[in-house]
Amino acid sequence: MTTPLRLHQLVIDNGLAISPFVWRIRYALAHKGLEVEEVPAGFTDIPKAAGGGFKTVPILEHGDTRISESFDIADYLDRAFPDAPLFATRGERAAAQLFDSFYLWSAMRMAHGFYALDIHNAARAVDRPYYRQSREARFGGPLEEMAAGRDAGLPAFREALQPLRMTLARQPWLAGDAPGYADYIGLGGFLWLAGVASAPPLAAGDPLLGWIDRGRDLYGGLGRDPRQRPLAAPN
Ligand SMILES: N[C@@H](CCC(=O)N[C@@H](CS)C(=O)NCC(=O)O)C(=O)O
Repeated sequence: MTTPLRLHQLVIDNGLAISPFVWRIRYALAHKGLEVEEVPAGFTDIPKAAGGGFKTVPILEHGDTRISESFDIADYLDRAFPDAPLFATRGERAAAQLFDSFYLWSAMRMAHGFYALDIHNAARAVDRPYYRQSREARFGGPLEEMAAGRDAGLPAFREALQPLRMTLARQPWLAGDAPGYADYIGLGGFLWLAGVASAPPLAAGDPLLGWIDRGRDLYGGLGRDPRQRPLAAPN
């Protein structure tokens, strides 16, 4: 009998899992064709998840192994399940890590500010005070103030995504000819926003939408859920 895999993940009030870091691991598991039991946690449940001792999700449990940090989980999956590698070479892993850092710093960090109020409002009521207090301390101001800058700020967010458009003009996936971990990182960011966005982050007709749609269709429509919100205004 195979040892079951359990993935602890962050859910909002309607039950949707939203964490971009969990999304990439959901895709990584599907990439390898692995079955997983998904264990929901709200923000304030995370310190108790998987027996305690972790500050963030995703957390993966596999037998006696309990592991957090999405890159460490991806490495573990490649060691424990070498078929369909996420990183065929150390260079591929390094390139994915570089993309991750750029993407988080240049684009998704900005989106976090614009959508933090939406995340707060979508969170379970019991989690909202913690979310507000921790994010306002991190951003240095009220969530409402950051959300008020969204309309003026979204063009800069869209501009920051230009390297993805340039890459996808030359190849079907960020990882090349076939979807890979860089795509799962990229898609995770958009699926996070799709879980909460009260206003679409992308402009109608953005060429990124084709890649996002193909990514959401992967693995039996893993990235699709009727509770998700539009990522772009209709054409
Ligand atoms: N570097 C971590 C980041 C994970 C992370 O920040 N997860 C967030 C959810 S998106 C979290 O668990 N936050 C807990 C909290 O805010 O208390 C990874 O790659 O796994």
